[in-house]
Amino acid sequence: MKTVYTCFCTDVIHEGHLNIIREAGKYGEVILGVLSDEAMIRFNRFPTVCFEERMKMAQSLEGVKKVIVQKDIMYHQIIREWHPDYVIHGDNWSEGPMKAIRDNVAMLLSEYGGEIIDVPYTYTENVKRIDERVREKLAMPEYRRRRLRQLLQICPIVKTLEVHSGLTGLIAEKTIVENNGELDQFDAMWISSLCDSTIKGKPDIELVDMTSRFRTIDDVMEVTTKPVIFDGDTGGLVEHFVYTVRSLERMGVSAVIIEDKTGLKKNSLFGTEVEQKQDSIEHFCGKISAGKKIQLTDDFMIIARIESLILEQGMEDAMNRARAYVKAGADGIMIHSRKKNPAEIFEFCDKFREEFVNVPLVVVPTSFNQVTENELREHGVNIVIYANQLTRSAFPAMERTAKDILKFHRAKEVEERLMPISQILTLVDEL
Ligand code: SPV
Ligand code: MG
Repeated sequence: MKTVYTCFCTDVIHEGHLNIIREAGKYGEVILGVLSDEAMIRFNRFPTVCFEERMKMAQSLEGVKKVIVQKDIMYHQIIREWHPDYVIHGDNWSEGPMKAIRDNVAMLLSEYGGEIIDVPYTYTENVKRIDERVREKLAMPEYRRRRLRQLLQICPIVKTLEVHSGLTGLIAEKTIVENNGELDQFDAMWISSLCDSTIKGKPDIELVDMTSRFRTIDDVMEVTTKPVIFDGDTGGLVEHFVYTVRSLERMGVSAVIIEDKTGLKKNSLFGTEVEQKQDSIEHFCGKISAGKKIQLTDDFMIIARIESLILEQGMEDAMNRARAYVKAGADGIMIHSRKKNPAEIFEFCDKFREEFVNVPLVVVPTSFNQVTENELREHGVNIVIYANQLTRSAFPAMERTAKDILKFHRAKEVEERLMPISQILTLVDEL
């Protein structure tokens, strides 16, 4: 008896999946793989049904001989272990980033004469509706809010991209790359105070008020499903911060990061070149615990950001603050540095991890941008935030276009580096 392998990466079994099982059954005994959560989130959306449930769903299907776990997006381990005669899949993997998966399977099967069967992908109204429902569910506050905690459980490092609008939100939501046979995408979004202010032509001094910052969150959330980490600056007055926490929580934001500065806040990357004052440990702890006390769900996280290295107060001060903030209830620590060399960040991370095995650690590698996600992971970092790169890449491109139009007194010369009109018209889907 020949064997046919297919892998499901789905929350809901619909007619398209049943069709694949039916087709597979014509060629031999069907082995069904269920993709692990870890693999699923690298190229698909976050699962709305837990892995155990997805296994049960697969096991209940008629026409399936055996259900196994597929741990990686690529099929090496599965094909080497099970040697299926056929691998069957919807033909939607013939193009786009998923083509890398098909190529991988073709290469593995060619080693022993196995074959791929491509089945026309089922695009019925019902399948589309199910897809939309799952996306809607992922975008709802109660599901989105808890997703950062879920990601911390399953991701080696949560990759977070700065967004400040619907459009940048869509970039964080939809960008998937294939690189060296691996697929990858961002896990979460950062609403930066620097970029949210800059995009409005305002300085990053807590001038853009919360109502406006919330408006940005709403713009992003309306068109995305990924979790949001909000840059809460200093958190403001304790009496105001508690309201901010409630609002963010209600909107479905997963975490707020507040920094231990007081008075007129300036961007940390100025360091000691401008006057900046660090808050007292006692006062900042009071702010953290007031926030923790007021929140309604267990999902929301308040992450305390330590500015001791930015303000050249030393490692010991940074560690003392970390101990105090965790004790006050902080759900995570962000350590920041403006040094080009990551040595002090690594030193802090190592020291912190010695004392706190499980408290999430956040790093923003803007100045020390040579560090890789793997290196950060090795030093115990759980969340990496690319805090301003989208904004910084957009500005020079726009400025160059403006200058060239002025120079040439027409737009022809800039056209070739622009997105075609046909593409911008269809970039954003209509409902
Ligand atoms: C931001 O993105 O606004 C931040 C990070 O707070 S930094 O600009 O490095 O201070
Ligand atoms: Mg900021």
